[in-house]
Amino acid sequence: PSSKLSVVVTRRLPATVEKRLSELFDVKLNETDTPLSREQLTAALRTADVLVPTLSDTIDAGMLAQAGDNLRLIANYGSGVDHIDVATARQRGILVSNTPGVLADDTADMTMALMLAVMRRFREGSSHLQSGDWQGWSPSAFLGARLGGKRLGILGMGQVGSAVARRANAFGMQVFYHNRKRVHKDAESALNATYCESLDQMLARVDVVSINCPHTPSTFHLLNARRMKLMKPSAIVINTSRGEVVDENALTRMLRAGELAGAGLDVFEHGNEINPRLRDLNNVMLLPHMASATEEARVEMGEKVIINIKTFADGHRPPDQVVPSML
Ligand code: 8YV
Repeated sequence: PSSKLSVVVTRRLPATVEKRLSELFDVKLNETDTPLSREQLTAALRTADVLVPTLSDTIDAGMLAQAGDNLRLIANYGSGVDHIDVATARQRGILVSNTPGVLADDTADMTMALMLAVMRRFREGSSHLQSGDWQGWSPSAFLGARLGGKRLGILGMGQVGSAVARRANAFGMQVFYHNRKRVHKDAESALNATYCESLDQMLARVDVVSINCPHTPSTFHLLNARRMKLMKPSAIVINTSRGEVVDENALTRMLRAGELAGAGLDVFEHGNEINPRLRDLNNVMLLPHMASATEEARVEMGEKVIINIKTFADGHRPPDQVVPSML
């Protein structure tokens, strides 16, 4: 019966979620809310029936090799699963699930916020005011670029990309996208988005690039120096997906050289170690991975985790199972 499953949760989740989990399963929480060490995580994999990790937990092949026979499900709290070796888990008969959908709208909202922040120069305006230097309005001060009429190129038209497209339409932008597969023509026309078979061609024609694809071996450094050089010098890069999709050093160099106009980044190539040369720039808006950080999303992510575990406990496949072929 489901109440017997031993579930290890690696970070503190919303109280309502922890409560419900504890009613249903034999739950072990990490009371400290600092990420588990590799040793602690390996120990959890050895003892648990179900592990609920977050993106702070790297679960690689070496660790999965030490997992106990009990471990049958890794129910990730989050959508991206690039920190989990899904292929090895599958080989070992361990299912992996995630929490898609419930964070797409919040992430898309933040994508638009970053676009506006960079194009309308929030950072410069805000520091000017906060430093006490503001002398009053001037017709030529802090002129930015209008979002309406600009061309947006969405890299990855999944749930987040689609939510960005809907918002961009409302802002009067022209939407282009590149995806491994063209989306169904009905969806494409509902999103009012033009498919670009070639990423290079899309990059050359847009004013804003929004990264909305997952990080996989085939998307690592998809936005590399060569491709960023195809972009207009007036163009900006927005990334609310994973830092690894962009060559951060190349982006930093190009921003400093004026070969790109700005960047809005919620994620970084090396986690929380951010290149100081990027941090210093005025034409960037940097956020600490908070695009999905709403109270609502965190609760709904927890509800998805519960449904995935519960369905599995009842003898079925979790509704949000992730298999290697999806990645
Ligand atoms: C979550 C994210 O906060 O869902 C994702 O992929 O990047 C996040 O916004 C994170 O995954 C929690 O594990």
